[in-house]
Amino acid sequence: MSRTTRALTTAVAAALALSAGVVPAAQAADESLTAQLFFRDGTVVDVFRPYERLFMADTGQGEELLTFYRGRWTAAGGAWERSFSFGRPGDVAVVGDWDGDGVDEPGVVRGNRYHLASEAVDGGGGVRSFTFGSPSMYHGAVGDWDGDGVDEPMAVTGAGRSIRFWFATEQADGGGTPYARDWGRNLGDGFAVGDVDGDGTDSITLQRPNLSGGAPTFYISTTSPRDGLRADVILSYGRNIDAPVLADVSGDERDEVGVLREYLW
Ligand SMILES: [Ca+2]
Ligand SMILES: [Ca+2]
Ligand SMILES: [Ca+2]
Ligand SMILES: [Ca+2]
Repeated sequence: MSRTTRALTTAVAAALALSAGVVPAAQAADESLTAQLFFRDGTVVDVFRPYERLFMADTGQGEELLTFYRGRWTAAGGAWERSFSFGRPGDVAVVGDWDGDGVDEPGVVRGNRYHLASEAVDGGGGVRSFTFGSPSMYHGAVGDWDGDGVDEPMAVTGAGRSIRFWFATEQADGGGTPYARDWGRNLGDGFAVGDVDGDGTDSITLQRPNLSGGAPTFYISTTSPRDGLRADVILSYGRNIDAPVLADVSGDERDEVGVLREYLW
């Protein structure tokens, strides 16, 4: 993703949260709200549509909310709302800057096969396809792991009590030799991808539920995963029902810590 764009790895966060015990859904005050994004800087983004995955992405019209639902994308937040089809129902959506031009493009993952669009949010142009990792791994998070402006895939598995993050080393084609880093707890931790310190390199932020009921703890690794994953910054934010989010909602090229709070009816 570009530095101003982070995928929301809600699928993994939800899966990991469920493995630690069912968490109650929140109730929204407004029935048309499906979710809200809350950021530590005070920014709140309301979501009014069904979605399987959502992203804050730099679509070329500024930072917008992108949602993916059954193969259909909707971009909202710019001058007007647009919808387009890219991918199929059942695909896992990803958003990233696949060509390094500073604008994000959509993509989908089917098993372990990535299909990445070459043009911005309309999904037009050529599509690049490749496989990365194995189908049994979690797919759906990408980041600029080497700071060259192009996003690379990541795949995730369990590794005993830890989470194993596999990072692709070459651009967005999944080529090169991946490397693995183990971090966090396989039961309960959610994660998000982002560049919290603004050095141009994405890394991993963990969100650990607070078993006493208080705010969860965020463990933020700031530098390239190649140098290892570690808690460079630790803070508390949100509620245990929330999924972690990193996005540059302030526009200063550093990602803010936030959460996705989903509402069920
Ligand atoms: Ca691009
Ligand atoms: Ca890169
Ligand atoms: Ca960074
Ligand atoms: Ca920011």
